[in-house]
This record gives sequence, C-alpha cells and structure tokens, in this order.
Amino acid sequence: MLVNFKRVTTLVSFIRRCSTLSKSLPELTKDRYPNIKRGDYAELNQNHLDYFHGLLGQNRVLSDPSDCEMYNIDFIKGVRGYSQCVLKPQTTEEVSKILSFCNQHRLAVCPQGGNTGLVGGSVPVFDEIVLSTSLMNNIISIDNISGVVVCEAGCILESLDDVLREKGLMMPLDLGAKGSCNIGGNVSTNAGGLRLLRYGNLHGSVLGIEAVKANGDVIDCLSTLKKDNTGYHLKHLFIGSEGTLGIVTKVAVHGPSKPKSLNLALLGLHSFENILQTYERAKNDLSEILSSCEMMDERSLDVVTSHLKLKSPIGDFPFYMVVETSGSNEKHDEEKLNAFLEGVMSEGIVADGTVTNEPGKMRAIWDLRERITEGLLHDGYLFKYDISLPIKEFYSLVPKMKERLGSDASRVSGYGHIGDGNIHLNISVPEFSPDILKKVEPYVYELTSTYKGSISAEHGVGFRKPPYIHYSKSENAISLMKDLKKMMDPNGILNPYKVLPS
Ligand code: FAD
Ligand code: 2HG
Ligand code: ZN
Repeated sequence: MLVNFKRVTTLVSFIRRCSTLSKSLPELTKDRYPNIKRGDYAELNQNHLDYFHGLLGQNRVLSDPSDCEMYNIDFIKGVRGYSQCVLKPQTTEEVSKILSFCNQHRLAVCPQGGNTGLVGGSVPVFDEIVLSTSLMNNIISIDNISGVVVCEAGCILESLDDVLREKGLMMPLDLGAKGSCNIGGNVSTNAGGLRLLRYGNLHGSVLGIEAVKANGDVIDCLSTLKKDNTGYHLKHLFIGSEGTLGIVTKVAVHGPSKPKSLNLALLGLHSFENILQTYERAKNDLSEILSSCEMMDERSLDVVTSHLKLKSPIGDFPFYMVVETSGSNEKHDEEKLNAFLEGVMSEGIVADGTVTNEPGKMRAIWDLRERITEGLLHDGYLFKYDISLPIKEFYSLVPKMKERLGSDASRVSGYGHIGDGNIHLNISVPEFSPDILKKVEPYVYELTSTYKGSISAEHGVGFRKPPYIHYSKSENAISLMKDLKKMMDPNGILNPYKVLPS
C-alpha cells in the first residue's frame, strides 16, 4: 500500500497564523551571535546548482531568496540563516546522491522536517543547504495485527495518526505541533509530547530506521520486529541526534491500539504542592488508564485566554492540571476517574474541575494546553527552556527566574509534562536583549544542574544549547559524542554548529 497525502489544512492555517504575527524578520543568526564563525565549507556556486537541477529538476530546487525565506527562519523567530538553496528529494536514492555530492564538495547541509523545532536546530546558521524531507511523505505499509506502520520521514504526524485511527490504531506520540511536524523530525529530536507517560519515548516505539550517512551510504535498519538483538542497536544513534549523524529517510513505528474510552479533566488548584499530591493520587488511583498528566500555571493559561481568546471552562486558579484517561471499558474508566476526582476534591487537594468525554469539549481543553507555545509568540521574544527536574523541584525555577528578572520580563511562565518531570519555562520579553540573555544564561542551566536536572528534556540541543551541554553531560561523554560525529561525518557537513560544543 502506498498512500501519499498532502499537508493538512490545520497545518497551513497554523503556519499562516504564526507567520503573520511578526512582519519583521528576525536578526540574522550570524549577527546576533557573532562568536560563532562559519566553518570551512564551500560556497554554493552555479556548478553545484546545475548538479542539483539535473538530479531533482527545476521545481524541487529552490534558489530564489523569497522561496528560501521560510526555510531559513525557525518557528519562534529566534534564529535566521541565509541559505540560498533548498532541496526537496523524494526518494532515499536522491538523498544519498545529494549527500554524497555535498560531502565531496564540502557543502554543509541542514536537514529540515516540519521546521517546528524549538532549539534552532532545523534552520541554517549561515548558508548551509536546506534538505527538506517534506516531499518524502508516503506510507509504505501498515500491519493491522502488529500495529507497525512503515513510512517515509516527511509524513506529518497528524496525518499518520489520522490514517492509523481509521484502522483502530494510533501514533504513540502526540504534540501541539502535530499538524506540521514530520515523523523524521520527531525521531531526530526524540520528541516526547503529551503521552510519553503512557507510551514511553521513541527509543521504545521506533522499531526500525533507514538513514543516509554524510557520505551517502544508506544504512538499512528498517526492522519491523519488536525484538532484534543482532549486534549494536544502530537505530538509537539516529533517534535524538538532530540531523548531525545522518538523515532519517524511513521509519517503522509501533502504533498502539486506539482506546475505546477516553475522558479528560481540567482541574484548578491552589498550590504546586496540590499538583504533586494530585499527580501521586492520579498514578495510584487511575494506574493503567492514566494516559496524560499535564500542568500549567496561571500565566500560561493566560497566554491562550488573552492572546488566542480561548475560553476556560473553570474559574481562575494559580495552577491547572489536565488529566486524561484512556482505556477499553467506558463504565470501568468512568468509575475509576469519578472515584479519583471525588477523593481529591473532597480532601481539598483540587479546588475545582470539569470532566468530559465529548470530543468537542475534550478538544477545547486540549487547546488550552497545546496552544500555549503558539500563544506565547504574541508576547514578543521568548527565552525558552525545556528542563527535566526531580519532581519535588519541578516548579522551583519559575519563581526564582521571576524574582531575578523583575520588570525585565513581561511574563515568566511554567507549564509542561508533570508526569514526566519536564517543565517548560518561558521568559517573555518585548524583544531580544543580550543583557537579559546574560541575566538568564547560564544561571538557568547552573540551577538545573544544581538540582541534577537535564538542560534539555525533550526539545534537543540544536543551535541554542551546545555551549551548555556540559551541565548535563560529562566531559568523557561529550568526547565520545565528538568521536562518533567524526566517524560518521568526517567532513562535518551535517547540521554544523548544532548539538556539539565547538
Ligand atoms: P524540524 O523542526 O524540522 O527539525 C528538528 C531537528 O531534527 C533539526 O535539528 C533537524 O535538522 C532535524 N531533522 C528533521 N528531520 C530530519 C530527518 N529526516 N533526518 C535527520 N534530521 C532531521 N517537542 C516535544 O518533544 N514535545 C512537545 O510536546 C512539543 N510540542 C510542541 C508544540 C509546538 C506548538 C511546537 C511548535 C513545537 C513543539 N515541540 C515539541 C518541538 C517540535 O515540534 C519537535 O521537536 C518535533 O519533533 C520537530 O519535528 P519537525 O519535523 O518539525 O522537525
Ligand atoms: C509543549 O509541551 C511543547 O507544549 C512546547 O514541548 C513547549 O513552547 C514550549 O516551551
Ligand atoms: Zn513539551
């Protein structure tokens, strides 16, 4: 079976909504971060373009600056490269030929999927060629019995999920960017999202990968087996390596069964301590049917109610939680959820709440949580941090940063995946300021490291965090990462300036 689908309407409107926010272009990365120097790569010339035209034809090679613009700017408009060439291969063979040519000619390449990444990894820093997987969007097979879907890297997550749902299956990951992000991008960032608590991360769900190395070699590890202990588990090298070790061209993912019964609760709480108590109770009382447990503070909810005009179905509280159950027996799930809710409310742990199993109302609650990232763009420039912390310290950074920044920040908000110990700290300022940056970094990473947390829980390292990776990785681990990079990409053409510190 080969299903080719076009980008869904939600994607188009999503990107349009966001791109109309700021008419002015962000500063070029090379000017904002003058300490980063362009590597010793070749500059694109007509001979290179002639080769790409011969390989892909005229339409799949973009070289007009206005056509290249959107591929040069990241989602939060924080970084901007000046690539003059975007390539859109349709097959693994074409990817292989492009990389082999770029490697021979020392042309740097920036792989790009849906360009929803939040750490500046998906756009060029200087003039790297953008290799977009957007036209590699075929589903190759779906096995209804095992639930395994094999597809090309450019398939949009939401489209994959839609196709699987028609067959009683679903994608194991879900995130606010699902209408735009590609499965290849998800795998390359090891994206977490809203249901990692239930289905685990992609190191477990991805059964196989086909990837192309910097020299053009195709590495076929596209197993569809759950168990395969034949030698080194090479697929894991590509999961989360953010396009620095190879370009993912195909993936095999295990799709779990679509739940028959779904419930969603939005809860209002008076303190962070109440959130911890509720999470603990949810784990114990709901156990196998708990499929998502998220939190947001009042300033995060305000982003979507003020900027996006979404309506909250409950009153105002300092904190909120979204708790989802999914299972196979409606009556059983409802009984369990009601008992849990009655317990936490009667004990005063939860102050107010609403629960629903109506699809429209569930969507409206999820929008309050999922659209915070989009809403935050209306605040201006964002310093974004994606931190893992021991659960008791989960919220510690928010009041500390608020106090440190005072009126320098228009908003300091905290929200995220409480069930995974992963908070998103967002600091909003009217516009980028190097002085505020100095107040925030490395302080925020030092604090994280003091708590023994991770400076990147799920978004990756990208362009923004390489200088700080040592806060979460030992010197020997970084050195081994550099050795691996050298072995797999000796000329350093794949996504330079990203992930590894220089
Ligand atoms: P891109 O942004 O295009 O690329 C991301 C990185 O992967 C880049 O380094 C790029 O070079 C590399 N890359 C892309 N495709 C390939 C490929 N085929 N081969 C090799 N390298 C490749 N992330 C989460 O983890 N959890 C969330 O809940 C979450 N929610 C989000 C909500 C919103 C509204 C937004 C805008 C982003 C969110 N993100 C989240 C971040 C982002 O969506 C994810 O990181 C996503 O996985 C990126 O996919 P993409 O296709 O857009 O990749
Ligand atoms: C989420 O969980 C995403 O909504 C984005 O990971 C977080 O925008 C952010 O900071
Ligand atoms: Zn997240």
